Amino acid sequence: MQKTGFLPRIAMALAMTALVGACSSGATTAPSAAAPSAAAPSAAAPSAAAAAKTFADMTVGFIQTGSESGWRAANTASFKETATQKGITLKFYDAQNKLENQVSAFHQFNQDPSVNVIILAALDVTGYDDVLKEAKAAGKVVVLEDRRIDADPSMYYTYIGSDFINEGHEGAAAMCDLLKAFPADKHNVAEISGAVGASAAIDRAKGFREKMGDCGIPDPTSLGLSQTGNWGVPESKAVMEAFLKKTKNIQGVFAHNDEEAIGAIQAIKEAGLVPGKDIMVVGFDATADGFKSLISGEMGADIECNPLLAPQVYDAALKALNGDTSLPKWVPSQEGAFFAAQGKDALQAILATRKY
Ligand code: GYE
Repeated sequence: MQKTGFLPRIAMALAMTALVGACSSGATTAPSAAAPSAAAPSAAAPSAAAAAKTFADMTVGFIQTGSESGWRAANTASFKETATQKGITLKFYDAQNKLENQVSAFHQFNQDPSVNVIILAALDVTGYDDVLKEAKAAGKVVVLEDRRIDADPSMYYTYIGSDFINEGHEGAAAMCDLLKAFPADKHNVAEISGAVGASAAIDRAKGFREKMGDCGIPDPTSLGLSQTGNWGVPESKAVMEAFLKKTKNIQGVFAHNDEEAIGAIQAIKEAGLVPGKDIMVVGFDATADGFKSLISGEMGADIECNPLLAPQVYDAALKALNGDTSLPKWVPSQEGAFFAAQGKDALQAILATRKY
C-alpha cells in the first residue's frame, strides 16, 4: 500500500472548508434499493474540548477497483494528488478488479488502528456487508465514491458519485437524435455493457431502457445484441465483431464507456462500415480518447461522467471526523454531454481545457 501526504499543519488548518460540491447538485436520494435515511449517521461527535480534526489527522484507506480505463486513471490521480495537496496520509490499494481483493483490503483497513477513514470505489453492488459492519464497530468513517452499493445507508457516511440512471437517459436521448438519420423501423441498437454487477453498468442500462422507447429502439437484449465488454477496448471489439457476424442490421451502439465505444468503432471499420454514418455510436465518460472519437465523427455522442471526485470526498470525510451529520446520503455529480455535431473546432477547444 502506498503512503503519501505532507504539508505543515497550519496549511491543513486553513484547508478546512465547508463542503463545496465540486460537481454536486442538491441533495437527493441515492438510486439504491434501500431508502436512505434523512441524514448521514453521526461519527463520534468531538467533545467540546477536543480540537476540530484537520486533514493532517486523516489517514485514508482507499480501495480502488483497478486500472481498467482512462476514467479510472483520472479518478486515481484525483485521490493521490488531492491527498498530497491537503496533507492527508493515503494508503492506496488497487484491487485488480477482483471483489475478493476489495473485501480483503477493507478488512485489513478495519484492523489498521492508524486508518480512520475508508473510501471505497465498489466493483459490485453487493458483497461488503460483513466488512461494513466491522468498520462500524471499529468506528471507521466509510465514504463511497464513484459507485453506489445495495447496502443499508446507515452502514456508510455518504455516497459521492454520478446519477448513472440519468446518464442512461441522456444516452438514449442522444441515440434517438442520432437515429433520425434512419427510417423509424431501422433503430436497432447493440449494447456493449460495463462489468457485470457494477452499479455504473446496471444503472446506465436501466436508464437507457427507460427512454429508448421514445424513438422506437427495441431492447438490445431482445435482439440478442447485449453483452459485456468489461470496460475495455479489446473485449468490446470482439463483442462488436460477433454482433456484426450475426447481423448487419444494426444502426446504433450503446457502449457503457469510451473504451467500449472505441472497441466497437474498430470492429465497425474492419467490417467495412463507416461509424457515424452506417452505425451511430454513443459512449460514456467523455475522456480525452472519447473526445478524439467525437472530433473524428466516429462517435456521435459522449455522456460525461466526472472522475475528479477526491476534493468532495475528502471534505465529506473530514466533516464525518468532526461529527457533522448535515450531509445527505448521496451527493450526485453534475455532468454534461458532448456531441460530434458541435464541430471539430468547438470540441478541440473544450478538450484543451479538460484534465482527463
Ligand atoms: O464509466 C468506466 C470505469 O464507475 C463511472 O468505471 C465509473 C465507470 C466508468 O471503468 O470507465
